[in-house]
Amino acid sequence: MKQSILSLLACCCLLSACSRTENIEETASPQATDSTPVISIVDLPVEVMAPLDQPDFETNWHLATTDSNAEMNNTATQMNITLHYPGTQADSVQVFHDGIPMTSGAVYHLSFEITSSIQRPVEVSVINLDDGSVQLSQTITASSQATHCDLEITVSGATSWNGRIVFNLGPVHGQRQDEYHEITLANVQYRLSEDQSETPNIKVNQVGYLPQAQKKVVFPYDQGDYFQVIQADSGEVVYTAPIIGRHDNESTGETTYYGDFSALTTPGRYRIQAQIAGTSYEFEIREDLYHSVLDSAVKMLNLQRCGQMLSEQTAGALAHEECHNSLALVYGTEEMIDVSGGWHDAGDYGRYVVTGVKTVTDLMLAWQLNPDLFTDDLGIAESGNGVADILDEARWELQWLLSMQNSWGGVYDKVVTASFPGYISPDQDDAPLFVMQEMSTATGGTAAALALASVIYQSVDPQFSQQCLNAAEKSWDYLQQMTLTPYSNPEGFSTGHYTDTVDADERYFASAALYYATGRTQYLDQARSLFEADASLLHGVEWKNTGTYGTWLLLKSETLMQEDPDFAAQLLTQLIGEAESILSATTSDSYFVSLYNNYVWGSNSLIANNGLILALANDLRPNINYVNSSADHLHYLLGRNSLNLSFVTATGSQSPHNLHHRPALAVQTTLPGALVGGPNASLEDPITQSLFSDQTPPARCYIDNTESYSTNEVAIYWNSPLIALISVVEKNN
Ligand code: G3I
Ligand code: 9MR
Ligand code: ZN
Repeated sequence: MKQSILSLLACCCLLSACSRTENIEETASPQATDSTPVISIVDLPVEVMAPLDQPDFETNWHLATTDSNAEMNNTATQMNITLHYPGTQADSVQVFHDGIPMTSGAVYHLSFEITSSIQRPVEVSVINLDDGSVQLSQTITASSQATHCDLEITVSGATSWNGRIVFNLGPVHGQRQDEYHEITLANVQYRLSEDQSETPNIKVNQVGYLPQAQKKVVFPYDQGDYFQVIQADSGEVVYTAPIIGRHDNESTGETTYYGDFSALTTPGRYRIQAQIAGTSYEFEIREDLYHSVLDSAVKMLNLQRCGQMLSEQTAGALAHEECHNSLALVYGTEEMIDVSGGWHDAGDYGRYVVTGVKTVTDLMLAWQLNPDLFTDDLGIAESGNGVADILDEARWELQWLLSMQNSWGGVYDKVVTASFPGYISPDQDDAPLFVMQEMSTATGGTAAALALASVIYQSVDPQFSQQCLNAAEKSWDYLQQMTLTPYSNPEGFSTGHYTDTVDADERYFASAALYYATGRTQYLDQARSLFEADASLLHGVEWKNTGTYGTWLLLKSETLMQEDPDFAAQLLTQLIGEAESILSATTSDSYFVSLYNNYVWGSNSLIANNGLILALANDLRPNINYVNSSADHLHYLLGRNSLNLSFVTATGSQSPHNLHHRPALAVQTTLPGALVGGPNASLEDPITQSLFSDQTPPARCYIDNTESYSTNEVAIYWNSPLIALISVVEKNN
């Protein structure tokens, strides 16, 4: 018997980190004032405790005696238990506290200081009163010197609100303590382990929600029966609702729950708190909430400008002299041409036509769908010229696209250096520039973007509009004689390539945009015949798949309904079908986004793209489900995701800092307003390869690391659907 007690005691000290408090004055009661109860459940964030009936520590600790004789006299600072006769069992004398939260799987610490006038064992237990399960049972030794104990509890089984902390002061392990003695307990604390309470685990859009919008919060594990919205400053509870919707989420490997607080429409700064595990990051509810993210996302493109000096006033640390403005060799010829201008594609300095096409298209759609949103004061060179800065910015790239068109209408694929430079500023990169072969995809895409531009810039600059239309028609005409040879880098080239094996969608997009711009039947006929040939190729708003842009522009063409109502009906069915399949994918995801397990390079942009498609569908056939789901895609990008991260730099409480972005790397800063690529389960860089495996849930394969170019790079065509998405979310809510 003795031996087993001894080994238990040794074990207790090993496991529970009990230590003598040498200088009790420093840690225990005497220093506390009466107004600060030390015998309390403290250190739990106040907000965690709020939903529980806040215990009054002088009355919530109870003494229970059975065949024993003991009394308890508590002060505000400690519990004093006098034992006259301890009874026959460990639980003959019990000091306990009920109503202790126990989240399934969570780790808590129970710590306290104990003194006994005689040396004796004391049993400490934590019990789930709902099912009687014992979550902790440990024997410690109390003596006349204060002993500090810190016991760890990992909650097994179901979550409970009904936990009990109990000190058994009867004869532990049959050891009688008949002698009169006194026990004191001070500094009793029960709290979530640091790891779990430090970072908020409750997922919200870290920027917030528009007043009239649907508002959901995601809980990554069972955090109780209900949640509350509290005012960020005062902690005042303003809204309470149930936590619902248990869901086993494949893409993140979590079992999640969610709550809906759409009914809260009062502007303000808030947090969500759950009954158990803490609070969310702060977020806001108000009108015009996303304007500053929008501005910084447009400004990001400005900071990607190539061939132009960026002043310190505009670009701060990212200021640079003119870059990449030498003549470029048309590969395979001896011709040198001027293709300066445009935007650097991403974290590299390549300039690629197909991604430029997507980007300007998104900007023009964003403006067209909600023109009032866009201002002329972003602090770019053209600010204050009377034209919305988003159109000035798009024009910068459109002008470059015009320069990538050759004299017969073909459009080159890209302008690049042969290999990626080191982490140097753009103006330090003086390797020779090469313009690579003309492509049908680049030619079709450029014709489309320029045709759309001829409409958008009509009122801004009729001459430029006409120039765009002429160039678009020229490319279109030449496109009719082009065939597709998918791009691949020639020997000696290792810079980026956007290889596309289908050009039907770029042709379709071009014919649609030209019909939209001119109303000419010939373009409608071409679009229709591409649609009839294989409509399944005509989807998407990606650099590679541009079909949905085409379908939308056809449906927005004034003359379509008169000219071909049957085709109009087919087109609408196509677009609605795409929206419905996006919508249905969201039902299997805890974060209400639509990628299933398909988290590839640039997954964040696919999420933005899908949000945009839903909004385009809503524009033609209004549907509140499209509106809500479209916004859900934005909420994911701004923090309501498994990683609890706003994927847009310098936005929200937690966002990436260590971008794979050469201008930022060169001066060791972060580019603001940029959407990073996001989780990529294909593990296509050395960092993700070393950190993750095929066992990692796809939506968690992300790391904020400069070397993780497959998850933490930024790109113009990832920011542009974000811009368009914000535009439609602001419009529709
Ligand atoms: O689509 C397939 C999918 O069917 C398959 O299941 C999955 C499995 O790996 O792969 C998917 O393909 C991925 C593709 O992106 C999706 O678009 C490829 O793995 C992936 O390698 C490919 O990555 C591209 C990357 O360049 C590498 O070539 C990105 O899309 C593209 O955005 C990125 O673009 C780079 C430029 O080359 C250079 N400039 C920066 C830019 C951004 O990182
Ligand atoms: O830095 C490059 C990044 O911009 C591209 O998106 C990516 C894929 O093309 O490639 C990056 O360059 C890496 C290269 O592919 C492999 N060696 C390391 C380079 C990053 O420093
Ligand atoms: Zn440049």
